[in-house]
Amino acid sequence: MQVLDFFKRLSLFSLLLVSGALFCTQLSAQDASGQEESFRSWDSNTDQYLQLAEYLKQIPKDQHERQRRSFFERDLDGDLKLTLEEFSLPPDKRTPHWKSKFASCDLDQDGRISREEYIRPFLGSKWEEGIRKNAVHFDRDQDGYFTISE
Ligand SMILES: [Ca+2]
Ligand SMILES: [Ca+2]
Ligand SMILES: [Ca+2]
Repeated sequence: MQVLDFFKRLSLFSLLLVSGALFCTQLSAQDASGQEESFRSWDSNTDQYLQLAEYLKQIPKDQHERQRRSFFERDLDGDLKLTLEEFSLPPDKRTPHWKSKFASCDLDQDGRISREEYIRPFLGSKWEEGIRKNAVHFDRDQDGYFTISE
């Protein structure tokens, strides 16, 4: 009797597990197709890439600066545009290429990062002071800008 009980519980347990797993896969499938849908509708020139301009078009102006960063965070290969795959990356898989990190800081896109641009994401945070020191240190020729070579 006890053994039977045990098996009953076991099968109930595995049923729960299976249905849980099913539920999860359904959720993530839904998620992925939702992301694919936004990707397709955002890709206005239908070249299968999201360019920064296409990405920002979807987002209110006052959030552009933050969203710019989230765009470049997903750009793994540094070509400054997103494939569907890059677009769908979960936050913990986002390891941007150094070129994208650079582009993400270069707000006016002049190919160099001024000290202000460099410090800007950290303004008001506890890192601000350290970053300011870094900025002076990294700017080898002390002209107030970083270039890619620095
Ligand atoms: Ca496009
Ligand atoms: Ca890319
Ligand atoms: Ca700049």
